[in-house]
Amino acid sequence: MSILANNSGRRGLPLAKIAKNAKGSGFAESHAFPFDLIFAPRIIWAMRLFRVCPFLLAILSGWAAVYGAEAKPNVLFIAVDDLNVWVTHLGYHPQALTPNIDRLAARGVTFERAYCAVPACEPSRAALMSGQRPWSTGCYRNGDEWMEIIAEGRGLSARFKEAGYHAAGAGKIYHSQERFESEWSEYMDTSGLQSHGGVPKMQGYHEPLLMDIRDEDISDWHVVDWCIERLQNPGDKPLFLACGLHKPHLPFAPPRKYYDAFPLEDIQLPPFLEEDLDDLPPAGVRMAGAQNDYRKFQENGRWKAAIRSYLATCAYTDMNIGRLIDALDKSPIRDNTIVVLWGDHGWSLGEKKHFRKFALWEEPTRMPFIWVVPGLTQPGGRCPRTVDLMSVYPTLCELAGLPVPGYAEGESIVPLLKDPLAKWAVPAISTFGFQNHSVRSENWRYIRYADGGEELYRHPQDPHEWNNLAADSTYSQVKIGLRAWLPEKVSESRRKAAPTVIPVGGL
Ligand SMILES: [Ca+2]
Ligand SMILES: [Ca+2]
Repeated sequence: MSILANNSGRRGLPLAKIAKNAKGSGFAESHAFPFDLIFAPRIIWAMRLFRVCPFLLAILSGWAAVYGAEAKPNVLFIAVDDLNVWVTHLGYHPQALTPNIDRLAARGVTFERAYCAVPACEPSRAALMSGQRPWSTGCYRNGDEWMEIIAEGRGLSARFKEAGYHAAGAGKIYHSQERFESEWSEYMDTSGLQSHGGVPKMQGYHEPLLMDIRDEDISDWHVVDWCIERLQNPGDKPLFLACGLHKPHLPFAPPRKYYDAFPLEDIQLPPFLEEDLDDLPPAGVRMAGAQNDYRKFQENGRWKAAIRSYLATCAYTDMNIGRLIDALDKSPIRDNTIVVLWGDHGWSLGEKKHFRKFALWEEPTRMPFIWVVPGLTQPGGRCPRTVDLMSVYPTLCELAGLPVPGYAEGESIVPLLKDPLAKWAVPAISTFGFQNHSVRSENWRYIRYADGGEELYRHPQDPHEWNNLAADSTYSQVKIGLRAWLPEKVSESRRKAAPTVIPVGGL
């Protein structure tokens, strides 16, 4: 593997240019980043040195002392569909009740500013699992058929399988459980199970919840059962166990008992500004799609009811994650297992008159991201640095002592797992649709749409991204610095008819 090859993580943007852009951006003067970007290239080089020298890292971190040369760490890889940051320990929504996700977070490092590569199921998962960004593969949206454009054998599980692991998967890891069979040792057969208990998609959301199902009517219950069995009997090989939970994805319809903790009359709406869309470029207004869910909720009066349903469905998911953690605690591999939990993207529930994912602001792109790495992470770690899900591939490879393939475009976050407050030079980048991107640093979010429309928000002063500063010349250098992280060369969208301007109603 070549260090230079990995410099193409931001395609066509060599480190020399990063340094040039960083120096010329005025960041150091404006303190826009919590680090001196002059050091950014050096940090990136150091990270890539670690990437090619896992043995060196092992010595520095004490890793070898924990695992020894022979014992590969096991991996419990938990993917959660449509789980936004409404988990209690992140404090975004005060009524979230997720004690099990919280106790997992308390054991290791939780990332307070973690973002998806793409705010949609299929491209988010394709990017994370292949290590390649949508602008490299052309998988930008649901329906882009990742299996036809990403080469078989590049999947993360294939790295572990070829290294001698038992690579076991269950539930929703890729979109709709799609997968290359050759990349797994075994995969759970979920035929006959219902991902959502047979509840119509709009029940609990735009429509009242009429059905009353049991925990075990949702396939997640059985996916967790299947994974529990692997934790109880992990076998002789090191284990890579991927557990993909379908909930809290629509329908927001768990068993009714989960609603009890969320009385409808007490439900709080998320932060909201009526005139918020007034300063958005046309592409941003179209992406908000206020004429869709928001308009319907104004008509049917179910905004609070939908929030209640989402909170209750997250509580159901939290219950399943708790079962998984309990099983790990009773497993013979409990002390030698890395746990990583990630949501595939965020979920808006009315902010900017937007609902669901499919947009580039804070709520649809941000999600829980939790790592517990025995011998490396410390309990109670909270990392404020901006990271994205492209980090998963190189980080897991590095932790397991596996070579990181040159096509993996993310940055390893091992330095942040070791020290959550370590200096960090890399923003999180999210992409939705062809040539629509968001760059999120600790102090800024910059959005650039395919038609040239821009948004710029200052964090933490404007946490809800209400005040678009893109047209303010005071911040022109900030925009230049953030724009430098975007790709110069991109793969065409899979769909020939893909719009470069977001249509009314969103993508
Ligand atoms: Ca999803
Ligand atoms: Ca606004």
